[in-house]
Amino acid sequence: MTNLAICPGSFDPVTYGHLDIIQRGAKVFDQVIVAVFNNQSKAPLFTVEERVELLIESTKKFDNVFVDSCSGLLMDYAAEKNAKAVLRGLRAVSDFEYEMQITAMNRKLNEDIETFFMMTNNQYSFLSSSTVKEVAKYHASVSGLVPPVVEEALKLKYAKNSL
Ligand code: COD
Repeated sequence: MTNLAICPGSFDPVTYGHLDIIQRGAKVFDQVIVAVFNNQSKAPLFTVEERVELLIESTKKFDNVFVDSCSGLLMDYAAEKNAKAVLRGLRAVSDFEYEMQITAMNRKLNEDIETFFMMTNNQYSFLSSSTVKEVAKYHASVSGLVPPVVEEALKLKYAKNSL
């Protein structure tokens, strides 16, 4: 049986923090599907299609990582893919309460699918898509925080969108 994990998120856009979790997860699980959801509580900058494209480009060197998009419930998606694991990253204590809530809800929805957490690499512990967008919006450099393809996409987005 393939040991498959779903790594869900908004990825708006993907950062090196996300990629660190994806890369380390890909060493533990046979396959990782990075699943792009529209998180209803966040207004996205990039469309789901754009986020998927950026993730495909950023993960192409990992041959057991696949990228998909989905709507609806994460647990329904994981069951449909026959995955037994969900992989999430944890940064500071501030992530913990949110993760506890969604993990408890997900377990109620399907107790056969376990959520695994990986602590972020120290160098990415304060990195988030939101802070990257904030900095990029004012045309400051986000080099070293996101892959070059994402840097370019942010430049284009904020060149088109007026502040
Ligand atoms: N270092 C390490 N990990 C990081 C970093 C970093 N610097 N930045 C983010 N991460 C981790 C996050 O902790 C998360 O595990 C993952 O990367 C993705 O992060 P985000 O911010 O892109 O994703 P979220 O938190 O917006 O994703 C929320 C979901 C889309 C998973 C959630 O809304 C969801 O499950 N939606 C589907 C509907 C559903 O099933 N709801 C029921 C549960 S209530």
